[in-house]
Amino acid sequence: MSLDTGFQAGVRISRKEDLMMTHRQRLLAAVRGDMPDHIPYAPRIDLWYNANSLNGTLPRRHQGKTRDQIALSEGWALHKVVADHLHQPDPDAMLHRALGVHFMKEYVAHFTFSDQIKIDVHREGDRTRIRYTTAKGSITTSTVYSQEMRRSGTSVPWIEEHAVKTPDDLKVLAGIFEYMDVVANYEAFKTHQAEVGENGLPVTAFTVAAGPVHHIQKYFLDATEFFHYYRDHQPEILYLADALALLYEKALRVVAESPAEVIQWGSNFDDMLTFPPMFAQHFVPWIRKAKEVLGPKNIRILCHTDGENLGLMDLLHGSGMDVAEAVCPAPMTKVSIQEYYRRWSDRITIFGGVPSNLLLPQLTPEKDFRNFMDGLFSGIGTGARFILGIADTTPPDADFERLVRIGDMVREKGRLPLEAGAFNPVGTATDAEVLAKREPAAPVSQDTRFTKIRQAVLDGQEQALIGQVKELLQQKAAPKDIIDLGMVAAMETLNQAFKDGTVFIPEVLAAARAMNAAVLFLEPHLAEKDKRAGGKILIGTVKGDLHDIGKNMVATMLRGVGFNVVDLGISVAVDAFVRKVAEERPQVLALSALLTTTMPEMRKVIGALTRAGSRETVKVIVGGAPVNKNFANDIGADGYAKDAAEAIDLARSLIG
Ligand code: B1M
Repeated sequence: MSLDTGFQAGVRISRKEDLMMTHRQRLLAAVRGDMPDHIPYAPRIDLWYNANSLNGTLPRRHQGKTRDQIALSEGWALHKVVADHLHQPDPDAMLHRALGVHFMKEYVAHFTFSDQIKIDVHREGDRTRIRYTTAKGSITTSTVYSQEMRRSGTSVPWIEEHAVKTPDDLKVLAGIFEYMDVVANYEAFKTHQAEVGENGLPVTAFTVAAGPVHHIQKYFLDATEFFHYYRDHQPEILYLADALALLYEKALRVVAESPAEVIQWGSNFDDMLTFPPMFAQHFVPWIRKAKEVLGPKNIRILCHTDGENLGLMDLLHGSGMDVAEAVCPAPMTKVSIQEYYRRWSDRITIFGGVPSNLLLPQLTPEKDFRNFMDGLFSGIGTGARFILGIADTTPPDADFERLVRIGDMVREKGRLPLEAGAFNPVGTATDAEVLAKREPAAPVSQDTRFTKIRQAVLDGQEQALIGQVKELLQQKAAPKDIIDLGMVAAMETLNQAFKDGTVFIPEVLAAARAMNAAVLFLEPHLAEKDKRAGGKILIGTVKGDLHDIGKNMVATMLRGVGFNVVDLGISVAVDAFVRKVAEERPQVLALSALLTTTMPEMRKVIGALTRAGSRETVKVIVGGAPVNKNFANDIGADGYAKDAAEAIDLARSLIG
C-alpha cells in the first residue's frame, strides 16, 4: 500500500515553519535519546479507524481516506509499532495465532513449521479450528474473528480454544517448537520501510512475547488457567520454555542482521498479570539478552507497557528496555506521567502518556482534559526521550477533535527543549503517596483452633485443607466456624497481602480454588440456613468485551467465600443476561467491563431487566478497570466494587 497523500514524500508535516526534522528523524532521535526539534506525536488510531470506517462514522473531512492518510493530513507521525493485521500479503498471516506464529510483512523473522508436523485446518464461518499432530501426540486450537469484533475495531482473532488443555499438551507443544525453524523476511520489511518512508518509524517483531515463558502465557493457555499451571506444573512449563528458547535465540540472530532499527519485545506488561517475581525471573533476562544481541547492531528494544506498571517500575528500568511504548499513566493507572518521566527518562524513552479515557468527554470533562495536558507538558522536563501518543490506542468512541487539539498543542508549544514553566503544573501523587493510601489490613480471626486450616488456605493446598476440615469436624468444630474463622479469615489476610503487593495472582487463585473445594466438601455438614450462605450470584463480562481475567478472579473469590456463582463468560449479550436472571433467579447480577466502549452495555442490561419486569428481583453490581462509583450510580446499578475483595463485601451487604 503506498501512502499517496498528495503531499511531498519525506517531509510530510503540515505547517511550513515546522519543516526541520521529518517524522522519522524526530522519532528516531527520541528513541536514541537525542534531542528532536519537536516532541514527536504519533497517536495510534487503528482501532478507532477500523471501527469508524466500517460503521461509516469517520469525521466528514476524512471520509474515504486510509488511516495513514488521516494521520498525515493532520500532521501526525504514523504509528507503526503494531503490525497491520488487516492488510497482509499472506492471507494466512494469522492462521497460527494460537501458537504465537505469525507471518507478518512487518516481521523480519518468521517461525516455520517442520514437515514432521501434520496440520489440519477446518474453517467454519468465523471459526478456524486446527489440529497439529506430532510424534508425541496432537493438540487442537480454535480462533474466532466475527463481524461483531470487526465492527468494534478489533483486528486480531480471539483464541477461543487454547492449545493447552492438560499438562501433557505442554510436551506436545515442545515437540512442535523443537522442530521449528526461523527464516528471514528482510525483503518484505524493506518494502514496508520504504512505504512508511519519512512519515514514521517502523518497528519490527517476530512475536509479541518477551521470551519463552511470556510466549506460553500469551498464547498457549487461557489467561486465568496460566496462573494455575505456572504454580502447579513448573517443570513442564520450563521444559517447553527451553524448546522455545532455542527458537528465540535463533530469531534474535536473524533480527540482528536485519534492516530493522527497533524491535517490539513483549506486550501487555502489567504488575498483576506479568507479576514481579515472574517478571524478574523470566522476562528481564530475555529483555537483557535481546539488548545484548541487538544493542551492538543499533537495534533498539521497545516494550508495549500498556498495563499497570507500578510494581514493575524498577525491574523495567534496569532491564535494558530502550522504549516503553503505550505508557498509560494515572488516572487510568496508579503511576502519573510525571513519575514515569522522573524515574525512567534517564535511559528509557517514554512513548504514550495520554490515557485513552482523556479522549472521552463523558469520562473526562473539558477542564480535566486541559489540566492533564498542561500537567503532562510541565512534567516531562526538557522533553527529551519522549514520544507523545495515546495509550494503548484511540478508542472507537473517542472525540477526534481532542486528538487534533493535542496535535495543535505539540505544534504550538512542543518545541524542544521545553522551557520549564511554559505550562501550568498540576499536583500529582507520587508512587509513595499512592501506596500510602492503601487501607490497613483487615482484622483476621486469631482463633488458634483454625491456625492450620488458615495456613492450608494460604498455601493453596487443597488436599491438606480438606484433611484439616475432616480433622476439625471430628473435633466437633462448627462447620460455619470452619468457613468463617478459618477459611474466610485466611482469604481476607491473603487479599490484603495481594493489595500490598506481597503475594501474587497465582497464590490468590490457588487459595481460592482450594477453598472452593473445601466449601463443597463441607456443604453436606452445614445447617440448612448456612448452606451457600452467600446466596447465588450470576456474573459475566458484557457484550463486545473479551477481557476475563479480572472477572474470573472476582468469580473465584466469591465462590471461595461460599457464594454459589454462575459464570456466564465473556461478551455476554443483554438478552442472555435477562434470560439467565429469569432461569437462575440469582440474588445478585455482577457485570464486568474493561473497555470504555463496552461500559454502555451495563446500562442496557439494567434497562432490559426493567423492561422484562425482573429488575426488582435482582441486585445489579458493576466493576472493571474503567468503571467507577459515579458511573454505577448514573446507570442505576445497586453497587460498584473496585476489586474482588470489595465485590465480596458488596455482595454480602446487598444480600444481608
Ligand atoms: Co486490553 N485493554 N484490550 N487486553 N487490556 C485494557 C483494558 C486497556 C485499559 C489497556 C490500555 O489502554 N492501557 C484498554 C482499554 C482502554 C479503554 O477502553 N479506554 C484495552 C484495549 C484498548 C484492548 C483492545 C481494544 C486492544 C486492541 O485490540 N488494540 C482489545 C479489546 C478486545 C476486546 O475485549 N474486544 C484488548 C485485548 C486484550 C488482550 C486480549 C490482549 C488481554 C485480555 C486477556 C483476557 O482477559 N483474557 C488484554 C489485557 C491483558 C489488558 C490489560 C493490560 C490488563 C487487564 C487485566 O486483566 N488486568 C488492560 C490494562 C489495564 O487494565 N490497566 C487492558 C488484571 C485484572 C486482574 O484486573 O481486569 O482490572 P482487572 O479486574 C479487577 C478489577 O477491575 C475488578 O476486580 C478485578 C480484580 O481486582 N473487576 C470487577 C473486574 N471485573 C469486575 C466485576 C465486578 C467487580 C469488580 O462485578 C461487580
